[in-house]
Amino acid sequence: MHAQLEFKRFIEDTAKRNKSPIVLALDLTREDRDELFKRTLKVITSVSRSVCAVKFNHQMILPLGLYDRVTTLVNEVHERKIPVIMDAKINDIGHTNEFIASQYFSAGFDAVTANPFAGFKDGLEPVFRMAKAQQKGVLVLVHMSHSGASEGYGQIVLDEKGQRISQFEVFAQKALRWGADGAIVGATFPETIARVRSILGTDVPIYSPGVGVQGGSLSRALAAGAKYAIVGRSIYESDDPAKSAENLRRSTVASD
Ligand code: 3DU
Repeated sequence: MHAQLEFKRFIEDTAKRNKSPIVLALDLTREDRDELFKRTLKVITSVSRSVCAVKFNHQMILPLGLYDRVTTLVNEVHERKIPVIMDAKINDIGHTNEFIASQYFSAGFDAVTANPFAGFKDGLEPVFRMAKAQQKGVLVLVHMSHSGASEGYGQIVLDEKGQRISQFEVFAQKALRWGADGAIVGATFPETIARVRSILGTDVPIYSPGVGVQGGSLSRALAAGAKYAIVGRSIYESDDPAKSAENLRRSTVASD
């Protein structure tokens, strides 16, 4: 299967094959766990041809269990030759970060997200080391999408030379230095995407959540420099998820 393929190549190949920059975020809410599993599987099955990756977060791990039904869902996505990202936002000391990442990788996830506020030494460094050794990916939060995100990611700090700089600019520089496989910047902050893109160049792709329900525009995010857009509710909460995903995908290609 895809096991030997490095994450960054895996998602690039899938994006080319499906002609889609859309990463499907699965954060469904159902009180009944059987119903949650069935509905999530149905969304995966119906939209898989319109997306380049699928993303889970704790919302799904908590009710369905990592080595239980989440692994079944991960395998379903992999059968369609699509990579799976765990939006773990890893943010602790190195010892626990390493074990957390190892569990997600063992369960089949191809990449994890991490919070650069944790820092590198004794923080995210073990996660990067393990990911590189296993051909997995690490995506770093550079600026989140919700309005309160600017309180932390947008605050002004002093860089190593004592110059005033935005926190997200520092994180973009770190994403580059640490060899991140992606940088996450909210679609609700298109000017920030453009600034981050100017720091990162083309080596570290930008993933942009916040399209649709959160108010961000897919076309503006891509025009500003995002390579991938993370979309959840606008797809899985619509009356026809397959159609919504396909319409979003089509809107991103000049001719199809
Ligand atoms: O708003 P939506 O339903 O399209 O979901 C967005 C997804 O992206 C959701 O899974 C959330 O956890 C994730 N995300 C953000 O919304 C903002 C970030 O900065 C990072 C991840």
